[in-house]
Amino acid sequence: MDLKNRRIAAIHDISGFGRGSLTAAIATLSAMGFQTLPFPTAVLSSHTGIPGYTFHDLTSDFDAYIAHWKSLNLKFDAIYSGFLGSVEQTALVSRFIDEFRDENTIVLVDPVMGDGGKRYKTCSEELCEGMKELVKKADIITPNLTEAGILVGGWDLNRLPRCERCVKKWLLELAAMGPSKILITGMDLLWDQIAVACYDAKSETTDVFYNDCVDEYFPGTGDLFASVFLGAYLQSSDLVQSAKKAACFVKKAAELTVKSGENPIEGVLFEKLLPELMK
Ligand code: PXL
Repeated sequence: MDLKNRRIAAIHDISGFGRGSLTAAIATLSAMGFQTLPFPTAVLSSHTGIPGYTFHDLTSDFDAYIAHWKSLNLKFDAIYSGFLGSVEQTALVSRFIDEFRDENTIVLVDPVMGDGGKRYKTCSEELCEGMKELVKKADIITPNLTEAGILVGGWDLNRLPRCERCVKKWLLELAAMGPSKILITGMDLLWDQIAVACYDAKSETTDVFYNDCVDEYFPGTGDLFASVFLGAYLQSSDLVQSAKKAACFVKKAAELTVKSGENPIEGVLFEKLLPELMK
């Protein structure tokens, strides 16, 4: 067993009901052997898809949180950001990256803004603009199709492209913004399949792979995908294999959820599959 402690700073919200964000990141990345340090951006009683959720924005805590971690001289193998509570947080996460990144740190920005052609309720246009700035600092980004459309800009989100050729063009446009590795997730290019597109700017290679799709909408699967991907990538440095491992894990959890008869609003039932991540 490799006893080296590898740390990940996980900058996401924590939502009480409905799996996703920090609850998914801490569970999966811990199972994969990484010490996962939560840096909460907001506390919600549930994800924003459930009416009546409470929302406590933690922007005013950021400076002191960063200063304390700095005083502890913490080093990270990865900095991983997701859902942000306000536009100000995009600049603060950018500062976090400047303060803590060293030559070995991998910066993954999951630009959480929306899904299914819609922005999330807490995601303003200003927050999208801030996210466009933040992705410039990332080594890897993992937008879904809607978020990729927002980042590229100029698209009606209800009429996003549904062909591999367009998506490949987007991968190049996103790489031109700064990140050297791009994964576009959750692409419904074929009616019964869900695709992930991977681009590595260093080798200029593009891969698109397909999985059978589970005919149900589950919140939080993007967070689960990005978390498992990051763990696998830190273990192997293999972009495409890590994306395949993450997509396969999410698919299995979605199938299990359907089989269990649980309400999809709670996200996918991944806890029982965590032992697979420990192998
Ligand atoms: O899965 C993305 C996400 C993260 N955090 C919160 C959300 C969502 C999507 O709905 O509401 C609070």
